[in-house]
Amino acid sequence: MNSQKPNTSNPAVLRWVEETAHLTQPDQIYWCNGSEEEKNALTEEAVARGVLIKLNQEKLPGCYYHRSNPSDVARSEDRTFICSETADDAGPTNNWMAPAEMHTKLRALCTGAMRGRTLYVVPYLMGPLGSSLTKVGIEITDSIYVVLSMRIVTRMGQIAYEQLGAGTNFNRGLHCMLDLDPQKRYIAHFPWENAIISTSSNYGGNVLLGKKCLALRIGSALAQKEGWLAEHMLILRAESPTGERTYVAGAFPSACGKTNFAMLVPPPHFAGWKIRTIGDDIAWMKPDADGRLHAINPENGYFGVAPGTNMATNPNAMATISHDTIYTNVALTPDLDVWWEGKTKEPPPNLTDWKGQPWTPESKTPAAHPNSRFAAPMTNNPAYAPEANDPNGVPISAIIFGCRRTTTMPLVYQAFNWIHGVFIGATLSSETTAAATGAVGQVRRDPMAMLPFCGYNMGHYFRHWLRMRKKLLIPPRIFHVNWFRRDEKGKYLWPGFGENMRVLKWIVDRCHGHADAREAALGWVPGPRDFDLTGMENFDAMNLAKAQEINLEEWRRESLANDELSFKLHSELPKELAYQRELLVSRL
Ligand code: OXD
Ligand code: MN
Repeated sequence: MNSQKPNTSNPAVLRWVEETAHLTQPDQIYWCNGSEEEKNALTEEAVARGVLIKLNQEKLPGCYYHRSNPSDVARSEDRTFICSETADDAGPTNNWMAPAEMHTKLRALCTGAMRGRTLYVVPYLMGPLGSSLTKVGIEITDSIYVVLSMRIVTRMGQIAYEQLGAGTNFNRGLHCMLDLDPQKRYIAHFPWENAIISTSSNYGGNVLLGKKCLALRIGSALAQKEGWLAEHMLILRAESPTGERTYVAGAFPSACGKTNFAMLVPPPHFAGWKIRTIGDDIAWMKPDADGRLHAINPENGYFGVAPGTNMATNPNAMATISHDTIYTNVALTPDLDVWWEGKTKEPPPNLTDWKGQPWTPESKTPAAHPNSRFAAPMTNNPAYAPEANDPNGVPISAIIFGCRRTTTMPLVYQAFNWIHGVFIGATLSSETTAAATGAVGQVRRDPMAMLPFCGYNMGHYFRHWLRMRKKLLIPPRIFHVNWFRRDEKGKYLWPGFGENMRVLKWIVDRCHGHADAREAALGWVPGPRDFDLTGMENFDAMNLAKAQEINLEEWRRESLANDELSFKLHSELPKELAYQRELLVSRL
């Protein structure tokens, strides 16, 4: 076996790499340092091996393209396991397997799995250097695509050894690509060991182990033990024309517009308002000495959904992904530019689709996979907020729970208080999207947008949220939004995108006591004078009333649908949530 020299002297790291190499038997070991030279050399190698295609460098400087196996294009929730000591620790919303049983299974799959291949050691940080929230991870992988993507979406390289020092506290992540057979696919989490093993996939959400696996599943379990929150939330800064800054976190299920909201460009009527992005997918939040909840974004880049992104829906994302980006499963133009559904009104006449087949507008299948992605550094974003690098994080004034629902859910309402807000988050429901394998468009209960990501018993997670209130002098206000409601003819009741600034403005104003509200059955809602409609085309107070309608019949059905999850969790469901359910029903 060829082995490049290790670039750390940390004995725990050296031992773990040695043990893993002994198991997987690679031809060589490559110790990543995160440098520019390393990136260039690995990129060249990936292109030479056909893992990446070099895109048109005049149009897309520094951009590359990857096509994944058609059976491996989204997160595999049915193959994702929480291997805690007991099934009860994982809870009824997770797949569970006893740690010893999973280790035996995976040991067999990983034995000799890297023969003829290179084992890459990828040290990375989740969070800014020096933050008390930041965690060190080391991912061992045999995928050069993973190495190059981790370099974008995390703080990868020597910086991680700097934070780790001589410590032993790092997440051990092992990724073996195997042959991508879905039957051999496991995304296994061992919260008690701070370890992850992922096999037979090369799709980002399953294999960029810092993101969903460490920052959310293992992260949430650590957060419960250590007294903080690991959440599936964007973080943005809303800055008023007078310079008042308000930090807002928002939990939305996968592929429901977190990236768009985090990069929002206000419509002309809101001249002087600035929205800046701290994060687009994950927030780690901790009560600070000032009595407020402070948030960091553990990531360093965006792994976003390409379809639907265009100059109107998200110009900041378009600028972000115009250079130094890795695209996966989008379509290609003859001159090696990228395209996806919704990028332009008219599709180009000739494309190569995500499977590598010729495609024309007459083709019956989409040119880009609906879950095609980009991985781009967050500093590419014209709306990047430099506080994303602040080890102290930003103080959160508002938490938004958002969903994708065609019916029932109004545009916006505010919780009466923290406990009611936790109830609203705990009963979040949304239509499934292409971000996970399985049927799309089915309403499912997705508490706090964490159904696929909570690394322990969901009932305990709710209790953890409720207890957080006691650690906060100034708890964030909690809101619920739905940009996706439609009328009987299927037409959206709210234009969305930049116009979401109007909803955000009401939320920000509520946080500062600048906007009034009416008490409704669900919570506080804006009255007609509290919600700024100035400058909207074809949208008046009547349209707003329709988007805000609370249909009592639909809500009675909704409460029954929520009971399904409550029954599942019932032995661990905090009583506060049962009381909130009763209060809601009595208000309907
Ligand atoms: C993501 C997801 O990739 O939620 O962010 O699936
Ligand atoms: Mn996500």
